[in-house]
Amino acid sequence: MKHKIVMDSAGDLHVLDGANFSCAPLKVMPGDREYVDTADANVAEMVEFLREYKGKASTACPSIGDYVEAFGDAEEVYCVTITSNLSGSYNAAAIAAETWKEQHPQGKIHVFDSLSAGPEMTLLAEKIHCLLQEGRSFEEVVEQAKEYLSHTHLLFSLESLHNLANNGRVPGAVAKLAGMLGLRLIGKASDQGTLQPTGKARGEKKVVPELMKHLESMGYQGGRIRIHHCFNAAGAEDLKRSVLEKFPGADVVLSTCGALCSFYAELGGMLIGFEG
Ligand code: X90
Repeated sequence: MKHKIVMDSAGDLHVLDGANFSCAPLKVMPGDREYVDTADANVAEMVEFLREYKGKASTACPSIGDYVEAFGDAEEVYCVTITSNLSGSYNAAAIAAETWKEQHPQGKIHVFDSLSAGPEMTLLAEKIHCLLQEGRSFEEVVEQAKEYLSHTHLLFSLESLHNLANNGRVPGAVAKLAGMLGLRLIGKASDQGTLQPTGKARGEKKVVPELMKHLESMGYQGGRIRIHHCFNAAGAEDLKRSVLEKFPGADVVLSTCGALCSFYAELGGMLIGFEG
């Protein structure tokens, strides 16, 4: 086994067609329940449970051991994590990479801090796979994937910031917006990999036009775009339609959030990763 791509479950991907791919799951823990973010996690049941649940809920990133195991015995490993500014996942993967190198002195490994989440991570994993299929060397893949990441972005629409705020993942001023009923917060991943509010949409109908405005101001011109949603297929389809109206050649793929992204993006949330 020559190459392996490993990504944590914040990338919402369990299989990458044609690639030797492994997902390192994060966990969502409301009270004494535990949802491990694997392909068979019951995300619908979790979201339903969280609607009524008023107690404490936390999340946990993969352990160093989880990562070492996921890296396995490949000759070259490419690992993609959620932003190091909101999770310990990158840190765990970076330490695991050191351990793995001691066990595999001939092996090559690189851990990418996506400074993002969800669909922007997916785009990066797809790019790495594409570069590998082109027969690029380890060094070329790392360099070109980094370059690619500097031109992709993450935009999102959130109906609630409750879980982000309660887990200290957003600054106090942003957390205050969490209680604003009927308001969707539109935001982006900042260059530092933090959540940066950029606008608001009052009511369902305003969301897609607001997202379109942001997409274009962030440089989207009809390239690859991945829309991940938390039980909001209608919103995602609407956005897809608008994107295709404006950019008929766009490569748009819709997908659903896994457990981790569903917990933080919450019901109705949409995450959009795209090429700028
Ligand atoms: O280590 C852990 O316990 C995981 C913590 C993850 C916290 C953030 C998850 C964000 C998921 C929600 C909206 C997008 C914000 C992206 C900002 C970079 C998606």
